[in-house]
Formats: sequence, structure tokens, C-alpha cells
Amino acid sequence: MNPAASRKLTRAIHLAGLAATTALLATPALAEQWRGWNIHPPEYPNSIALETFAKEVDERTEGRITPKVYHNAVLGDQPDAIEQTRNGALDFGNFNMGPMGPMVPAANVLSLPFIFESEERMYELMDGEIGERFAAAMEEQGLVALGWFGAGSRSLYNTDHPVETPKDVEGMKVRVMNNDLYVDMIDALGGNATPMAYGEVYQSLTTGVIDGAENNFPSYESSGHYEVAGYYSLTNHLVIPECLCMARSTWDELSEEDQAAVREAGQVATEQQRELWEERTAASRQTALDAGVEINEVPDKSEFQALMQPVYEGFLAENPDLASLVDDIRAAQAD
Ligand code: BDP
Repeated sequence: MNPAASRKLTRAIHLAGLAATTALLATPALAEQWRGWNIHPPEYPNSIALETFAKEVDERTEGRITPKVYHNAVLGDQPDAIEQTRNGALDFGNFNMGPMGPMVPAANVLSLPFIFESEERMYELMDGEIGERFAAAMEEQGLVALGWFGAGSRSLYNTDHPVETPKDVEGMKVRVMNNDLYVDMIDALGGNATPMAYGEVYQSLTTGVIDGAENNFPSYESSGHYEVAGYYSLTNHLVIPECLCMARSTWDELSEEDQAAVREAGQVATEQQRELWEERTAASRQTALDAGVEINEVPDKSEFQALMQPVYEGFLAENPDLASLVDDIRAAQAD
């Protein structure tokens, strides 16, 4: 190589080195990458809100934290994901308060059938002092609640007949989420409960492993269950919130400034989820109707409610310390 070419090469190497160094400095090399769990497909209201959360955290922390959401339960089933978030293997997620119960006993109060009379009441109470009591119980178990997502109300659906009275549930094999309270609930109606992962329900409905399940309209529709279980009966037995929450271990490492930024991001995401939820509920209901699903009212819900008495009694006998929380939720709705 002649001296000129050699000088050129040296300079090129030098420049390349400089460029690489600059690139390293410019990209937030030290940005913390959070992993977030989600069970739903990307276009679901909760998924969109989780993406908003990720974007807001990134922006509000000026790129110090870059969360990534993993949709469709690719990071595992819900009970495992809650456990992993508790121990810090995952950083955040959207969890239903049902599967939270086995790990956070107070959360079971939210799984008591008919505990909230409407979604509006649920929001009102969860956004206040009652919600703070749940958040405190979760914090003791390693989770920081950043917001309460809506999940409508859950109703029964099945393959071959409408459910109008508890008699219609007799002998029915019903899939429930992972929580013994739901087994008691279905037992009390005379059915046979099968706790099962959400992702297995579709197949189990088609093969007859189960006759039915229970969920809100958006999940009934987005999971495709409406294609194989065409009777949706408005029992509205569970108005159960979900949380946007994160690992306490991750939270504890944040500066106060970043904690505030993350909380704000959680609020923005929660507001968006609640708005999208309403729209999606109407759209999903319509999709089901258009596909020929029969949606029926339950003329007398009090029959179902009366049968839940032993479920409450059993729960309170086992958890006397949670009686005041149950009483306070009921008292707040008594007016
Ligand atoms: C959906 C919840 C999801 C649950 C699912 C289920 O959003 O978290 O896993 O129900 O029934 O409504 O398992």
C-alpha cells in the first residue's frame, strides 16, 4: 500500500472508531429494558393500553427505561406470569385479579360472585380507599399496582342451551380461571368446574372436554369461543377488575423521579384502557350476534345470588380477617 492509501485507511479506521463510540454514547446504552406480560392479542384494548404504558414510560424517563410488551401469553400462563413478576423475572403485566387470589389472599374478595353491582361501582371503589387496600396487599406480595383496568362483567356461555336458571347449569362442565373460589361458585350452581389455562379453552370446547366457560364479551369474542359455544347467558356473576402492575423489586430500584413518571404512565394507560374497553365490549357483542350467537337475559338473578351464600360463608370462615373488606365494599353500595 502506498503511503497515501495507508494514511487514508488509518483515517477511515479512526473515523469508524469515532462513529462507533458516538453511536454508543447516543443510544441509551444503559437504558433498562423491561419485559411485560400480556395474555391478549395486540389489538385488544388492554394490549393497546400496555403499549401506551411502554411508550409513556420510555418518553417520560427520556429513554432511561424502555419497556417491551409480549402479547398472546408468549411468556407463559397467567399464574406463572404473576409469580415471575413477584420475583422480578418479569417487570410488569396486566393481570386479572382472579388468578391473583392464590398469591394475594385479599384479592379473592374481588372474586366473590356479585360483590360489585356494576362496573361503575367497581371503578368508583377501586379508584378510592378500597382500591388502596388491595394495592397494599399486593405490595406485601411483591407487586405494585399502577392502575385498575376494566374487565366488564363475566357471564356464562356454553355449546347447547341458554342458561336462564341455576337448573340449566346442573351437570355442566364449566371451565374457570385458576382459583378455588370459582370451583366453589360452579359447584354451588350444580355444575362441574374445571380450572384450565385460557389458551386451552377453545380446543376443549370443540372436543367436549368442557361444555362451557365464562367471560366478558371482548374475551369471548377475541378468543374465538363464540364460534364454538353459541349460547351466551347474561348471568353477570363477576365484575372483576384487572391490574396494570409491576414487580416491586423493579419499582424499588427506581429514583423518585422515575417512580412518578411510571405512575403517570400507568394512569394514562388506565384511562385509555377504560375508554377502549367500552367500545370493544359493544363491538364484540355485535360480532357474536352477527355470527348467530344467542344472547339471553337471565330473568331472575336473585336465584343465582342466593346460591352464592355458602360460597361467601365458606370464604369468610377461612378468611375472617377479610370480613371487614367485604363488609366495607357492600356498605359502600348500600345507598
Ligand atoms: C380474560 C382476562 C384474562 C384471563 C381470561 C381467562 O382478561 O386475564 O386470563 O379472561 O378467562 O377476560 O382466563
